[in-house]
Amino acid sequence: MTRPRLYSGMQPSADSLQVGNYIGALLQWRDLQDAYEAFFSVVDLHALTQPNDPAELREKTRRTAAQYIAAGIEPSRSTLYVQSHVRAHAELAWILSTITGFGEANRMTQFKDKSARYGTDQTNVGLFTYPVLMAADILLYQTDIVPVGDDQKQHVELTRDLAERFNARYGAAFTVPIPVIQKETARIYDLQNPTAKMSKSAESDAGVLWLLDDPAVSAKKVMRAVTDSEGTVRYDRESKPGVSNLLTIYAALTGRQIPSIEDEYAGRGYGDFKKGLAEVVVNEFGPVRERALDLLADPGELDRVLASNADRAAEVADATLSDVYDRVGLLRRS
Ligand code: AQP
Repeated sequence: MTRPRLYSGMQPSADSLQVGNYIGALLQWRDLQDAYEAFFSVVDLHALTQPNDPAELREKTRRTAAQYIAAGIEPSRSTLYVQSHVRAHAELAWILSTITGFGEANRMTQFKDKSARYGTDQTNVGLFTYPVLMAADILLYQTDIVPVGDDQKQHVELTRDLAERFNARYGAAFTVPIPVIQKETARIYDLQNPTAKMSKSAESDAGVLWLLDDPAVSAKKVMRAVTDSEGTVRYDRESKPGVSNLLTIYAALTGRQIPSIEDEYAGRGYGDFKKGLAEVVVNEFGPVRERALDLLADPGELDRVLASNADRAAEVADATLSDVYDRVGLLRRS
């Protein structure tokens, strides 16, 4: 039976993933990998849009892949590979850039946000064409669904527009993908600044729970998380963003409903609640961290797994690219 296809990826932009990546992406990927034929990529070409030390980028790429596997993405069930190992990504991005309007690309709000944040000196053309590369990532695999955060929705809309435009102009080369937007309850905020999303590139480390941190350090961060003066463990995103965020993390990691956690801690202070959450965090990430570190202790084996998965990905991607080359009229090499 053929399963619908799914594509998703993360940037190797830090030594460790953070809890938001785990809850917002990895947990969902893990649950989807049976129902879908899934392609999960470590998008290292995308990471080049920011300054990188070459040796560090290589290391972050391995580490990101190891954390995918440690979190339950199985390279025998899903295709888990490094984007730059499949050359078709960069090649299709070029073709797609030739059917992307400049004004269309210029409307992408993430580019506007990031270029404003980085300043003119750090803003490169790669950052501007980032959504076109993302469209290539998705379209190469004839993807049916793309699970993404709300912030990526506009990029998937562009992907759909490009697929439809190409298909109308050259014939049906691409499946038009559907974005599956993560629930708001899957969005995790910074522990020290609970109105800002938890992010790998956060300015301060204190509000970020890293998957590969020593569990004792993560427990301390939970104990120091910003709350409020009310003293009641109650979900209210507007007036209690700190406690609500902790409840979201608690619920996501235990599979429990928020009201049942509120009931458990009714009449007890934030100290107890935080202790409970710290335990949950340590129990969840302790084993993930150990598995990831085990995988990283044998980089040769990890690289072999990534290479064989890249071969599998390239088979699909090369077939799409070859069809696209024919359709646009590139003369084939004899
Ligand atoms: N705080 C979050 N809550 C829920 N989901 C999150 N994701 C990221 N942060 C949260 C999801 O994780 C995946 C990571 O995608 P990415 O690495 O391409 O970049 P990102 O979304 O920009 O993630 P970061 O951690 O904030 O990285 P940097 O700092 O490098 O930009 C996506 O599925 C995202 O929705």
